[in-house]
Amino acid sequence: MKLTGIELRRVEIPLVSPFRTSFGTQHTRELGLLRVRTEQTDGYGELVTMAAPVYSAEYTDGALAALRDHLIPLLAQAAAKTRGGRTGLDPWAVAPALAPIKGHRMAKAALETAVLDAWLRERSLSMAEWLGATRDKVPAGVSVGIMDSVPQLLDAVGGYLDEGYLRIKLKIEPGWDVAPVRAVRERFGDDVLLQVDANTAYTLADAPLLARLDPFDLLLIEQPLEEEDIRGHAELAKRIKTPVCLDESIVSARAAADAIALGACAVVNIKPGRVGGYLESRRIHDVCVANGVPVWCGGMLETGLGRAANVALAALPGFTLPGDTSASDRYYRTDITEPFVLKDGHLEVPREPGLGRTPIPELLDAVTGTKEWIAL
Ligand code: NPG
Repeated sequence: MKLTGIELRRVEIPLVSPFRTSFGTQHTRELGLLRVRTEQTDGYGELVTMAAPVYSAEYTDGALAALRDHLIPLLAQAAAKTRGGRTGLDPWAVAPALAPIKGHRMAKAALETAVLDAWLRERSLSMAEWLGATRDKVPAGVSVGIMDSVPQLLDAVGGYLDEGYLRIKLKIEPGWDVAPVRAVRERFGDDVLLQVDANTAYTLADAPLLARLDPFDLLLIEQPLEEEDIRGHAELAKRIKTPVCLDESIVSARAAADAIALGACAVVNIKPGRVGGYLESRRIHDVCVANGVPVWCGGMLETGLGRAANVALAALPGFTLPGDTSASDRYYRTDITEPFVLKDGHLEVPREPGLGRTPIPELLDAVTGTKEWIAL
């Protein structure tokens, strides 16, 4: 496949309501969008960074600079090289070409995904087919932000359950943990699939407090401690009954294998942006399946583009828990693609060639802040 150029956009999309987590409140989603142009088609990749480096070290303006100044030049060099008498690129060549640059996994994921989208489109293959998806629809969970009051939270959760969401994830932080969980259980009963996400807000000294969540039969507690605290998670797992799930800590298949071997997690959240793309995501899936560890697909408030690829990933057999694969209208009044719609609590797995959704030019332009074209 021959690349002729890459377009980088910075987009800003208003959220339907503010989304508060232990690392801050978002009112708009400021992410990046890449388009690679090949001789035959276009391929798109979503850059899932946030405006500020508060979830991970990456952030949108930094990632766009890393792409422009370091990653795209390396990709261009690799594309120009002759291998086995042929020049050009395929999706497997992207990560090795970018390997000299440390970190920057979200930026790398965006580039690899755009190449993958183009490569799939040139072959009229869908992402789902190529990944080996075994389902036509995936169950949808919803992530519920920290609220100002418990009654406000109960209204929000009630609304999502009425819409048909099959699993509720509550964002927690010190001061907003046991009480909201208890209130949701009391109001909506024990049958609701319920889990919590701390986004690294606690320390091991909070183990007795976190053990107070034990009676509520949660599916899991996600990333209670710092990203690098694998031993702490292993120790915490011995002190609480709720299964520990890792998100921020799992940056690669190797990190997943290590965390599992050390007893630091019983469940893994896979986010393609966090781990450098869909090829690495599938490797993590395979490592987890081999170890009997359930996985689920996380979300980073993706537009329909990234959501399409996530839904295809979530249709692999090891994804045995509902993901943060909500409908488009959970976050956006107007998505930049054909929206994802909830049907009986599920999202349909796209079967079109490529990722499964394409940005609609007028909608994309309407949310684009800056754009630049890099000819290759
Ligand atoms: O449904 O897309 C979604 C959002 C799910 O809570 C969610 N994402 O910490 O997992 C997280 C959080 C997040 C959002 C993290 C944006 C980073 C960026």
